[in-house]
Amino acid sequence: MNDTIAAIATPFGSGGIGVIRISGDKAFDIASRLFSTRKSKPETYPLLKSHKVYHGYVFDLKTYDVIDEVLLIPMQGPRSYTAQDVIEIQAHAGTIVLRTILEQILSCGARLSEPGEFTKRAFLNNRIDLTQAEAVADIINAKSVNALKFAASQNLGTLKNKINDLRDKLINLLSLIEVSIDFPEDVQSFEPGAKEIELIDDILEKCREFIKQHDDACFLKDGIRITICGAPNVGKSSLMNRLLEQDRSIVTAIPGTTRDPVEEGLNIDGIPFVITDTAGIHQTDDLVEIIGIEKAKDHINISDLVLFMKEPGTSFSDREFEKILLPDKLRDVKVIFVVNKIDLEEENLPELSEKYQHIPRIEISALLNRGIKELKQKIVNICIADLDLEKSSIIPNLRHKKALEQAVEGLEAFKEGVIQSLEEEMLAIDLKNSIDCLGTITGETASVDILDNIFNNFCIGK
Ligand SMILES: Nc1nc2c(ncn2[C@@H]2O[C@H](COP(=O)(O)OP(=O)(O)OP(=O)(O)O)[C@@H](O)[C@H]2O)c(=O)[nH]1
Ligand SMILES: [Mg+2]
Repeated sequence: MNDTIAAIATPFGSGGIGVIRISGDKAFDIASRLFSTRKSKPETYPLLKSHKVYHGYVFDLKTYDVIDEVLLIPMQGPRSYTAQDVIEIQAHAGTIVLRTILEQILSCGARLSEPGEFTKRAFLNNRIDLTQAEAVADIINAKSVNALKFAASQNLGTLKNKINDLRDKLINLLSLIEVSIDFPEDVQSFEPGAKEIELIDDILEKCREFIKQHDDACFLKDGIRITICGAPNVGKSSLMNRLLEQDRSIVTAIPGTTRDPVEEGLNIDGIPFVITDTAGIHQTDDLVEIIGIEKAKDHINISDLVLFMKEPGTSFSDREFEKILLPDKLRDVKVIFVVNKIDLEEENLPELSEKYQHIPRIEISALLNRGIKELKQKIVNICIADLDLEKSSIIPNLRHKKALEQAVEGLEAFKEGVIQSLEEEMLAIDLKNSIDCLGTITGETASVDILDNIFNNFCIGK
C-alpha cells in the first residue's frame, strides 16, 4: 500500500488525450524529476503545488529529450482519488508515447499498478466503501442510461448509508446484550423482548426489500432477455436484423436456415436487451436441426420475453403454442404474438385463441420494416410495466443480495431465540453474524478473497 504505483488510465489506441496516473509517496518526487514547464530540462526540479494544472514537458531522463507536451495535475493526499499523493499526466493518446512516459515513471521507482489498484487504495484509505468501489466498475460497464443512473447513485453512497444505518442499530442492540453478559453484577440484566423484536422485524423488512429490488431490477444491468421463436421461415432472422438495424442473422428463403442461436445486445430507450434468434421449431429428422431446436427451447426457458412469430395463411393453435412455451412457464415469461409478412396478405391472419386473448398481438412486415417501431415500443412497455424506476434508486448487486440473505437468516435465528428466551450468549452470536454479513457489503468486515474478487475485475489504471 505504501509503494508508488503508476498506470495508463485511458484505453489503448490513438485519441485526443491519454492519462497516466501515479499514486503513492514518491508521486510528486517522480513528477518533479520528469517534468518541467520549460522545453529544456533545468537542473532544479519544479516545486509542484497541489491542485494546480501545469502546462509543460515530460523528458527522457537519459537523453533529456522531450517525450511529449503535457498537462500535469498534482493532487496531494488525502484530497485525491486514492487519498494518497496523486499525479495525473494528460499526454497525447498514442500507445507509444504513453508507454514511453510510463517507462520513465517506472524507472524512477514506481511499480505498474494491478487492475483496480487505485480504487482499492481509495477503499483501504477509507475514502470510499466497497459499494462505492463496485459502483465505479458499474459506471464504467453501464450498458444503459438507467444502469448508469443506479451506479452513479450508489457511487454517492446511497446503499452504504442505508446498510450502515441498519448495521448501527444492530450494533447498539448487540452492545446492550454484551454489557449485560460481561458485567452481570454491575448492570441490570438486559432481556430482549417485544421492543427488540419490533426493531428486528423492521430491519428484516428493509433487508427483504433490498433483496427484492435486486431481483426486480437486475435485468436493467445485465439486459432483458428476448427470444424470437416460431416455425421455420416465418421471418425470425429478418425480424432480428430489423430490431438490431444490422444484418446479424443469415436470411434465406430456405426453411431451416438458422441453426445455432444468434445472440446480440440491443438498447431500446436506454434499456438494455439481449436478443436471440433461434432455429425454426418443427418436426424434423435432421440431426443438426434437432440440436438447434433443443437450443431454441433452452433459450425460451431462460428468457424474460418471447416473441412468438406466425405468418399469414397459418392458424394459431393452443397445442403448438403450449408445446413451445410450456403452459406453466407462461406465468413467468412474457409473450408478444407477432404476425409477420402482412405485406403478402392482409386477410386470413392468424388470431389468438380465446384462452390466450390477454397476450399482446402485433402485425408487422420485417421485409418492409412495417410495425417494427411499434413492436419496440410494446417490448419496452411490457418489460418495464411492473417496475417503478424512480422508487428503486438502489439496486444491490448479487454479492450484496447474498450477504443480505445471510443477514436475514441470522436475524430470523435471533428473533426465534428471543421468543424462546435463549441465553444471551446464543443471541449475541446470531446478532453478530448478521452484523458481519451487513459489514461485508460495505467492506467493513470483508475478507481478502472478497476484495480480490471485486478489484480484479477492474481495468488497469482505475
Ligand atoms: N414478404 C415477406 N417476406 C419476408 C418477410 N420477412 C421475412 N421474409 C422472407 O422470408 C424468408 C425467410 O426469412 P428468415 O428471416 O430467414 O426466416 P426465419 O424464420 O429466420 O427462418 P429459419 O431460420 O429458416 O427458421 C426470406 O426469404 C425472407 O426474405 C416479410 O415481412 N414479408
Ligand atoms: Mg432464421
